[in-house]
Amino acid sequence: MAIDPVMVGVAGRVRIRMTDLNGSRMGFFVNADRGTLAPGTGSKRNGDGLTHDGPPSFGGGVFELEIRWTPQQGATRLSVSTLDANGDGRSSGDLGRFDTFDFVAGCEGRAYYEDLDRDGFGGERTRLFCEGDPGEGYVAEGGDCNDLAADVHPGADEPCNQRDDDCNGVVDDDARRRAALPGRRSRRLLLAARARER
Ligand SMILES: [Ca+2]
Ligand SMILES: [Ca+2]
Ligand SMILES: [Ca+2]
Ligand SMILES: [Ca+2]
Repeated sequence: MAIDPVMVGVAGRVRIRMTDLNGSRMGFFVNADRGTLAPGTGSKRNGDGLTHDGPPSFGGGVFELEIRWTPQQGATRLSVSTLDANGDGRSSGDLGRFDTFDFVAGCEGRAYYEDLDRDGFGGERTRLFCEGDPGEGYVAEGGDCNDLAADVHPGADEPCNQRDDDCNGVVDDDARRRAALPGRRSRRLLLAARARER
């Protein structure tokens, strides 16, 4: 994807280039969660997004789409759905794809982690927001090795449950250490008892 400098309130061009296409026909739908999109060559408005204006043909496995986008202050996600079709009038052999592109306008961008279980630590997925202003459900800290369990995150308690609760890559590490302590203590007591016997 190529894009003009992103400036709040100023219309710029966004060029989306799709490669490795196998079909002979291309369908697409583009929308943005904020700002204004305007159709370029070969596209038209459809609801809150843009779609192809007639079935566009292309060659060499590459298709280029140019649209115009007027950003608003803050973070925007541009979503692009495409259908790589072989044009036989049936859906078999057609390939659908979906991709997103994130931008910020009028601020410094920073990647924040998606935090599905809301334990304050994000998983693998990130999204670009303005520095200091992450969207709902996004946090600055990553490292959550299970983003569907709120009691599993870096720094969490590590009970002996055959699970890596504190996300340090070791299962039950702390629990194992704690389990080992009474053993050492009882051996010391045993030695002391033997010493008394003598
Ligand atoms: Ca989390
Ligand atoms: Ca978690
Ligand atoms: Ca652990
Ligand atoms: Ca554990």
